Formats: sequence, C-alpha cells, structure tokens
Amino acid sequence: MRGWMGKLRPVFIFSVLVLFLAGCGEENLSALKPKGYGADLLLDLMVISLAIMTFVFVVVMAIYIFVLIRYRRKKGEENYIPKQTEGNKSLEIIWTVIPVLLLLILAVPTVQATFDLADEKPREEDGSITVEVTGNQYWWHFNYPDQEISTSQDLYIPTGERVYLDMKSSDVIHSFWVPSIAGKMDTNPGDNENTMYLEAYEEGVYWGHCAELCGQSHSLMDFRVVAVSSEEYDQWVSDMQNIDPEATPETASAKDGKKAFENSCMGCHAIGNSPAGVGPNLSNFGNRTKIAGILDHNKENLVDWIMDPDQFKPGNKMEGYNVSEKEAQQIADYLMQLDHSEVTPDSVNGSSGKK
Ligand code: HEC
Ligand SMILES: [Cu+2]
Repeated sequence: MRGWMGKLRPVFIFSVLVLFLAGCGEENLSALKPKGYGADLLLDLMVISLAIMTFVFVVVMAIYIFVLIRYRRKKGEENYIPKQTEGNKSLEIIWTVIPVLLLLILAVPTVQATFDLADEKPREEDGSITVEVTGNQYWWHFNYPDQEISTSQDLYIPTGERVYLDMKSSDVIHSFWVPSIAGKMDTNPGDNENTMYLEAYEEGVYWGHCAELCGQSHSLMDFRVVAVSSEEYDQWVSDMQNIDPEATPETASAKDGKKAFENSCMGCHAIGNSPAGVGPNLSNFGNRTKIAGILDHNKENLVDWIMDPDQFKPGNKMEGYNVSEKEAQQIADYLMQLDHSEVTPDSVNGSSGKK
C-alpha cells in the first residue's frame, strides 16, 4: 500500500473509528447527556479538565511551532548558533507557577465534587430512601429495607431526591454504573460496603451496566434505573407491598405453571419480599422490559431462556433443574402475569425502556 492509498490510510482508520464511536452516544446511556446530579458534576469536571488540557496543548504547540520556524537553519547561516540560555530565573519561575496554578484550578472543583458525591446524611432521620444493592454474576438485586420490598434488574426511584445505595456483592467485584445519572461505584464481596446516591432530574428509564470485568457474561450484566414522579413511586411501592405471592393465577396454564415453578425454581427465585437470593427476585417479573437484563420481554424468549439460559448468558448460575418444554410454557404464562403495578418502565414519560 504505497502511494496515495498509503497516505490515505490514517484518514480511513480515523473515519472507521468515528463511525464506531458515533454509536456510543445512546440516549439514556451517555455521561455526556447528564440527567442526574452526579453525572452533572462529573461532566463539569470533564469539561474543565479538557479545557485546561486544550489550553496547555495549544500554548505548547504554539511555542513549539514558533521555535521551529524562528530558529530553523537558513541558507547562508548554516553555522549560526543562537544565544544559549541556561538557568533563566524568570523563565523557570513562570513555567513552575503556571502548572501549579492550573493544578489548583483543577483541584478545587475536583476535591469539592469528591466530598459532594460522598454525601452520607443520617438517613433514618430525614426519611430519605435507602436501597441495598447486591451485584451478582450476572444480575442485580435491589432491596428496600424500610419499605420491605425487593426487586431485581429494574431499580425504581423517585425523581428530584437523593436515593442512597448501600452496595455489596455476593461473589466477585462488580461495578454499578448508570452513566446518565451518576458516577460508578464498585460492589465488593464481604463486609466492605460502599455507598453512593442517585438523584435523577427527569423521569426516564436509564440504562446501567456492570463496569468491572466480572466473568464470562460481564458484558451482559445490564440493568435499568426507572425514575418516576414521587406519586408514581409511592404507587409502585404500595403495589409491591400488596403483592400476594400465594395469589392464584387466572388461567389454567398459569396455575400449572405456578406449581411447576414452586417445584423447580423456588429454591433460587423469590416472589415477594426477599433478601438477595441465589437468583433474581421475580415479584414483578411481568413488568420488566427485558429478560435477564438483555432479552426482549416476551413469552417465546422466556421459554427459550428457561430451557437453556446458558445460550444467552454463558456461565450464568441458573442450573440444576429439569423442566419439560410444556412446563416451561406454563411457567412462562405464570411469570408473565406477575405484573402487579401500573408503574412500569413503559409507563414512564417519554422513555424508551425497550432498547
Ligand atoms: C440454581 C439456582 C436457579 C434455579 C434452580 C433457577 N434459576 Fe432462574 N435464575 C438464576 C440466576 C442466578 C439467574 C440470573 C441469571 C443472570 O442473569 O446471570 C436467573 C434468572 C432467571 C430469569 C431472568 C430474571 C430477570 O429478572 O430477568 C428468569 C425468568 C428465571 N431465572 C426463571 C427461572 C425458572 C422458571 C426456573 C425454574 C424452571 C429457574 N429460573 C430456576 C438461578 C436459578
Ligand atoms: Cu459484573
């Protein structure tokens, strides 16, 4: 690849890169379009550090180009050597003081934001909401201790207030990241609990990802934050509190499904309030927009998932049960009708819960 083709190669590579990166700006998954307090702070920090970097780059390049041109070897002056300067006091001071100033300008907002993001108010007293978040290979559990409700995969929060998260992991280190609302935070195994808060400005369904390589299906460890108005949030909480795990389903197939589920699946999956178990809490499974965080939420996919979850999420921990295709169909009928709330990702203002 010589000649003009070779010269154009960088242009080609750059264009392909631009094409790829253009896919990164997904609505509701972008740190560059903040929809929450934490993300807002972080974007400000990014902008200010980028501005300082740009300033330094421009100044250094300007001096560099000036020196290149001004002191290049000229015809007839091949042996000319300009005046050599060593240990010029004012120059030394200038190029020490300017970087110190720049670092200070960078440090003040960074330290401020660090403390701001570490906010840990005494929560019981001010009535704010706490959610216990547990990262698991490859799914998320959310427990609301004060409300005595639990869910998995979809985290419901009210907009306009801080929701405090107590975070841990049941196995390896994961990282909880909802780019458009807040920064990311590791979840650790053991007693090493991390905390952070979410404060969403606008209603919406925000996508989250695990941001710490945690195993084979790490890239499929997706979840959603469903930010709703406070009225809708209260409605959702009371709907969740009123779930009766024993309720008899309407159709015959779902009835049989409930029995089959209790025989084969209850060991790992809870319906109703539960601590983080071996598998996701399925209390409001019918209200999800995804299965296991990744598959479109319909009966066909659900049956496929039950028959062989490993084909979708290699290495996941749903195993050791045996159901026939027919039972899987019935169980799917049962799980799909567990939609006890009107407040769902699909009901949220202008949202696109379905990716
Ligand atoms: C050994 C424990 C175990 C058993 C038994 C088990 N599961 Fe699971 N199940 C899991 C785990 C773990 C996951 C999370 C998989 C992931 O996303 O990595 C899961 C995920 C799911 C999901 C997706 C949940 C969501 O929130 O989107 C459904 C639905 C499900 N299981 C249904 C069933 C059914 C139906 C049965 C019985 C036929 C069953 N499971 C048996 C452990 C189990
Ligand atoms: Cu993970």
